[in-house]
Amino acid sequence: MLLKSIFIATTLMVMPLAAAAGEAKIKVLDAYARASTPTSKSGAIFFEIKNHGAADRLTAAATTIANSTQLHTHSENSNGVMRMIHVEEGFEVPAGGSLIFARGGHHVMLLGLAGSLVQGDTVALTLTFEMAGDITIDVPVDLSRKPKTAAHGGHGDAHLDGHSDGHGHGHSDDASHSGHSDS
Ligand SMILES: [Cu+2]
Repeated sequence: MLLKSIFIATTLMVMPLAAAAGEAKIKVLDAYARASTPTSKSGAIFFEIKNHGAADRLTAAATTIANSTQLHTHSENSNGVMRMIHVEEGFEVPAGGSLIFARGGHHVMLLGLAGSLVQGDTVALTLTFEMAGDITIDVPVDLSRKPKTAAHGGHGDAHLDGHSDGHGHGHSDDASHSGHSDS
């Protein structure tokens, strides 16, 4: 229920606002990468995109540490079960607005990790924007990072961790994702 509210709020946020003149000025803030367990073959990266320029669109994400790096979101089906969705068209980043990638919501999915995500290491993440082009940032691995609790008071922590662990197992050797390996 709460997660659904977050999803709807996020969906509303990605609707373009009035386009501002000038070139896109994209900043990626507060990024971190994590996996559910030290042996996970999948992981995820979270961050906040601030757009001080005109409306833009995040169209792709890339790393060198995973077989496949995808833009994902979560959506709740009619039975109230949260599922991950590969969003191939990417995400709108509204002019003068922000787009939040957080646990239980949008995330950069790392499928088929070459090795473990080690606390203190960094992951080079390249985000491709329609207007701003490629932006590469160093993302610290933070396995102990807790989800932000502003919207759901901390009750979602165990649930979200359990969920991401579950999808990790489901995804890591999922043949349906192998077609994206080279993209
Ligand atoms: Cu995912």
